[in-house]
Amino acid sequence: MERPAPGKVEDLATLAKLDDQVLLEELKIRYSNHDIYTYVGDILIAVNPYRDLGIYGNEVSGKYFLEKKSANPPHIFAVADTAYQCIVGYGGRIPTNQCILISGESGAGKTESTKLIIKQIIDLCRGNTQLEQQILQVNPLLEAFGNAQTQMNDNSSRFGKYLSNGASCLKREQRLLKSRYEDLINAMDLVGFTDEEQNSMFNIIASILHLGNVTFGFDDHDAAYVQDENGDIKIASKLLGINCEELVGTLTSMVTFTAGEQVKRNYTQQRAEDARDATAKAIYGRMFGWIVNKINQLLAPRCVNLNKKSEIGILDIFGFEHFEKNSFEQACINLANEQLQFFFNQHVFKLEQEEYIKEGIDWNEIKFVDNQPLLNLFLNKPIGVLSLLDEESHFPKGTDASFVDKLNTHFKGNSYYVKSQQTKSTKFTINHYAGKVTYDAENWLEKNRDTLPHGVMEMLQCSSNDLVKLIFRGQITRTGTLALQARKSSSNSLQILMEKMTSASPVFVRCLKPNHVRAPGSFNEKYIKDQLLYTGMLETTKIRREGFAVRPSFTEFVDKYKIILKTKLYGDSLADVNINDDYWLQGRKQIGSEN
Ligand code: AOV
Ligand code: MG
Repeated sequence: MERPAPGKVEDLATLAKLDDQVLLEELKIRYSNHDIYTYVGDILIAVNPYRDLGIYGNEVSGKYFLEKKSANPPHIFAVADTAYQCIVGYGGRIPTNQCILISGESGAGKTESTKLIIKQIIDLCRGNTQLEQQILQVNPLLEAFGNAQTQMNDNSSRFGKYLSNGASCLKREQRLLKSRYEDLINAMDLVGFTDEEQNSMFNIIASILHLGNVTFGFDDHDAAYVQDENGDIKIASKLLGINCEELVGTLTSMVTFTAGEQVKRNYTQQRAEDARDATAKAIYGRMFGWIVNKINQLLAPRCVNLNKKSEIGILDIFGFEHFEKNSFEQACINLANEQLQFFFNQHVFKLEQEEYIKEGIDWNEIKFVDNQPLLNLFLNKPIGVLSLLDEESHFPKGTDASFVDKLNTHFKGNSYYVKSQQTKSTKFTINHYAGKVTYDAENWLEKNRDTLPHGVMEMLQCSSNDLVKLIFRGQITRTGTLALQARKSSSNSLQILMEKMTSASPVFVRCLKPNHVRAPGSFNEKYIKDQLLYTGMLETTKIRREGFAVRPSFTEFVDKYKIILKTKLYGDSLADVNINDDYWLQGRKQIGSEN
């Protein structure tokens, strides 16, 4: 076979010569040709172009309709098409659940890929126009409430995090904002939010912004007071449908009953600021949770018309983050990414090689970097980072510094943990699969406790705003902040998700970020190489090349090769026969004996 010219190879698993450099070269040349997509066997690599390449229009989309993967150049639409063919059992296949797992650093293009996959799947199951439109509108809607601008991505998935950078939006052109606002209203209408609900949602958002503007002073006794009692706090309380004095009281003091007597204890300024932030986060987190539930309710009953048994799951999470200052949120986000990397390893290396051994195939083991020790470092009980944090958060005298002291003691000698060089520092460094990250444990105990200030629940449950009342019904003391969601997803719900993913056939999309400056046309070799290394792409390519990435069905196999048989095996209308595994085995035996 002739070797294709560099940059013309669409599946890197077919390359004869292979090392880091070759991988990098191929991707670089392809990128400069605007070929941002490349296969490694069944895995799709996508390098963020940071510009509109005009490759997602109807004409292109149409080419990826119920096609063989090899019929077209690599594309995100092909991933959607293949998944769709699998769930509907196209071409005589047995319908199977699919899960598409999209990974990559923050800003690598996961959410964009997700949206394109959804768009293509919807195009593929055309018919229910209203449902199509509704599903397409879900993303902008969730993004409007769930994303924020960060240093790594202007449109970063946060899901539930309080938008502390909202203000920078004000600088953007008003026209753009107006049209975005109209899009959002349109999306909310289409998905099915009533005008009343929409109004309440905006009131709540506004109340959070006003609450964020509330400032405190302190008197001679160090007791906090609200600086402008007729300003933002008044507007916030009005929007939330609660009494202003009550809100002021809740943010600046705590009332307890001791021996039947009411005792009022004033907060310090710091404590009042914490109470304000925790209240805002709780309102935001609960509203976001309500929006997600509502969307699920509005869309769920009509989604079942596809195929009751099989489904396509698409996972888009917050990508790996490393800023100058990294806190609890980054630790949680990065831990969730470690878990996904672990799942990838399990699937691509461990299970695959076990399969070969089971089938009795002569096989040289391919090594990969197993990140299990890192997961243990975080998740082990009782001596893991999270358990120690929990312990310290419940310990009355615990501080951020005493927590880090414990980490330093327990993880001395652990190669994934590096103690700070400075004494009495609240910093420590973790060797993640995607690189070293230095965390600062300042405020971790408070963030981990994340309890609502005394009295906030009761106050909001009595709101005259129905939506506020509704979202504060129920007995949850913890707020729905990003940290907790990420943390939860990195332990139990991610566990459930992984079980679900294992029972479906996973498809991996690996998004790569070509540069740190979000610029089109710039391919930073070192940066891409780092990402290829830490995601284990070289090993992946090896296993896809030496392994058995192509597993055609018996029909496909016979269709292709029956021509070399001396005698007819089944006649010509083989495609009409409903082929199953028994046929495969039977066929294999027959072909064997023919030989
Ligand atoms: P992320 O989801 O991976 O980051 P996004 O999907 O939000 O990253 O992509 C970041 C930005 O890159 C987008 O806003 C686009 O400007 C650009 N981009 C990504 N993919 C494409 C594409 N295929 N074509 C053109 N531009 C693209 V995070 O959510 O921060 O982890 O948490
Ligand atoms: Mg995203």
